[in-house]
Amino acid sequence: MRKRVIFITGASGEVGQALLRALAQNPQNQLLTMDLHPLPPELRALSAHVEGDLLNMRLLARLVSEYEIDAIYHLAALLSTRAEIQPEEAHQVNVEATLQLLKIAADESQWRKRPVQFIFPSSIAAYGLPDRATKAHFQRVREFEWNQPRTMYGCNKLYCEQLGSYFSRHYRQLAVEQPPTIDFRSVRFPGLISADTLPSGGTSDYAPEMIHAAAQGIPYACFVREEARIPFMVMPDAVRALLLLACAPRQRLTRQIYNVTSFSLSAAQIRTRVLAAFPDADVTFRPDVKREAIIDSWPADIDDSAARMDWDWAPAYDVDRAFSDYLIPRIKERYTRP
Ligand code: AKB
Repeated sequence: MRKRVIFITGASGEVGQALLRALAQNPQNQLLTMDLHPLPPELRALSAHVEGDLLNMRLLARLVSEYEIDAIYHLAALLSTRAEIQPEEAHQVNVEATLQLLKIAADESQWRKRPVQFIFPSSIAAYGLPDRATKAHFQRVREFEWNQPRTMYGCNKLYCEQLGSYFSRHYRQLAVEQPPTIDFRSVRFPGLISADTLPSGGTSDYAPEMIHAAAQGIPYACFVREEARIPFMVMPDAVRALLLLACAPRQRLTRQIYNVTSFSLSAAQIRTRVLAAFPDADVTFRPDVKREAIIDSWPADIDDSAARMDWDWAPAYDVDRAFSDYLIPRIKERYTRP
């Protein structure tokens, strides 16, 4: 008998760690996690963890022979800056591994005669505004607008959204027998900020880096100019969004890809909030024109009204609460803990 599990890829990453903690709170959830890296020691008791590469087909086949997969949270990815440095590797991890997992989900769905749920975090990187004037004009972008990404990561995310929809609707559409279907659902996240972990390889990283550096008394040179603006969300809301979407009744969903967001801030506004909490912080601006151009191609804000309507999405942390109740106290505590 195979053991029934929820499978989380990229579990040692920022979203992965937070999601693992949240899913483990329900003792009925049996969790299987996978990452290239080990889990941090405090999370190791929460799941059966496999350290390995998602591109290793033999390893995936072994997992499928041991575990019956109820749902997949596919979080593993190379983020936008790293993907520009290693575009081919990004394509392998972000696209080819996703394709393999979609196929596993489809095979499992066929075998079980009911759809395996596939939850896929996408990103504002799926958007691409051509220039600053257009960005200033189209302030809150809807899911179907400006889907012309300028990064490898954005292209990968946009394509995998499409692949997921294809697998849930048309995969093996010419086959004689009933085609397997999966239950594919995706959120487009804004920049995410966690109090507990630091991102690596992203382009929205300047926001969390600025706050964490200030809390440690380390000078920080922000790599985008003061006016650069994108939407953000704190990690507890990101996890809530994934779990709310996973729980939503399927008949209420009018689409498969949903924007979710909380607040939109310029880099200067983040600095102001950081200085209010850490008056001695040394935050300067030294734009890197190439990374800044990526930020300029992402919308200043996104319209998440479809998620609000269909599955009652609303962030628990607006900008004030995000800083006063979550980021500042938790990050202060993190760096003063013995
Ligand atoms: C990145 O900066 O690449 C990510 C994202 C916005 O998806 N944080």
